[in-house]
Amino acid sequence: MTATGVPSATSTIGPSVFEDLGHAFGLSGKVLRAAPCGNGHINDTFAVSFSGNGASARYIFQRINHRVFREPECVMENIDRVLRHLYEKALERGERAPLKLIHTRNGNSFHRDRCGDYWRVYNFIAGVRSHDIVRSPALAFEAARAFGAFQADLADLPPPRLHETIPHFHDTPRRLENLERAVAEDREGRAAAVRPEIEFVRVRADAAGRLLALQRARQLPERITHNDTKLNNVLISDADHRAICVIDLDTVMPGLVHYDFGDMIRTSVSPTPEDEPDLDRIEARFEYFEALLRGYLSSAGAFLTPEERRHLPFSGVLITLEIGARFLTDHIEGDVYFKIHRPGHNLDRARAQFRLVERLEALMPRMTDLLGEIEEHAGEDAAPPNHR
Ligand code: ADP
Ligand code: GN1
Ligand code: MG
Repeated sequence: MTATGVPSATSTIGPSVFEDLGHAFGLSGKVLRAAPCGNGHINDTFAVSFSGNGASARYIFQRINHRVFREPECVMENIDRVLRHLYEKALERGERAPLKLIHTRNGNSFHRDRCGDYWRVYNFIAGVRSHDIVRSPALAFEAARAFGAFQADLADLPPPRLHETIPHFHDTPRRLENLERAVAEDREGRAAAVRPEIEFVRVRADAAGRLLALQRARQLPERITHNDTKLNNVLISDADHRAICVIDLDTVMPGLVHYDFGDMIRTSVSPTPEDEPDLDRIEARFEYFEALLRGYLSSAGAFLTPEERRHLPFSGVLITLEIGARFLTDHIEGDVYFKIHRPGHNLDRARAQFRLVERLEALMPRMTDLLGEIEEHAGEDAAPPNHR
């Protein structure tokens, strides 16, 4: 179900639609199979196989949600620049960048169809999967290492500054204002039933502005960040469980490193899915935080300032609170932003985030102590042997 006004990823898209789209991207042949792919809340993703000249080739087709990304041209300009830069970086290391955009016959990075929808195509990376639940610290280490390497590679992207594809995306105080506006308007009459959740956010309003205040005071630098580092946005090799590449690049733009590290914490430390309805199952597992921290520092540690490192443990609380507030806002507004799959889905998601915030708050002293220990031993190998 989607409430965004953009058609959802359904089986109603027949092979001939992908054949027409494929033609625009210079892909000839018949479509053998086209299947919806992944659990994203915003765009529609399909794995599409084409046959031709006795061989078959697979691609990822994505329809960009242009209600959410108001300027898809800017999104694609960013992604094109970022992938070209990552390609150069890989080449310098004697490696091959795994992810490539397929351009249209006209050389564009996207195609606009007759309905006005925007499509892009990537090469299909085989032998990998994305994990919605992180089942081992080694996997958390590896994914965090990949996201850190992604930030490190983009640190020297030449100007101009990337477009802000969604302005104020991680402005948590503004997200809280949006929640207050939704509560005041209460168009669906849902606010009264979620008073405890609204209060949960209100009492944490001071924490919401902490990092932005430090950025304004020039104590935290702007970086190029991914901004949607759900652990399922890194592809992991089936063969050796190494991270192969970071995907879902629509929100790559200027930001604080904490937005990325915080979302890694949010999506890895609990053994439960993001929408877990049984709140008693939600945990903040310290060993997963440790693996994330060590993995992230192994690739990003060299460019982070001491002040940036100092706030890494808090980033999980911040981003989990922020996303929880966004889910709650969407529930109150009538599920107009995130795709939902059942009534009350956004409320379940919000409640799960808030329980995780509590668990992370309780873990703050241990997380901070660990960071202190690692800082003391800086310069020694960042990864314990069992994480290699
Ligand atoms: P969404 O915005 O819907 O989350 P993603 O870009 O994360 O979109 O892609 C959704 C899913 O599609 C991923 O979780 C992954 O399983 C699969 N996927 C995306 N890109 C590729 C690719 N280039 N090769 C193989 N699988 C991919
Ligand atoms: C959305 O598209 P997807 O599912 O990777 C959202 C993120 C949220 C996430 C919560 C553009 O990401 O900000 O953290 O859902 N993306 C956008 O699961 O709003
Ligand atoms: Mg994704």
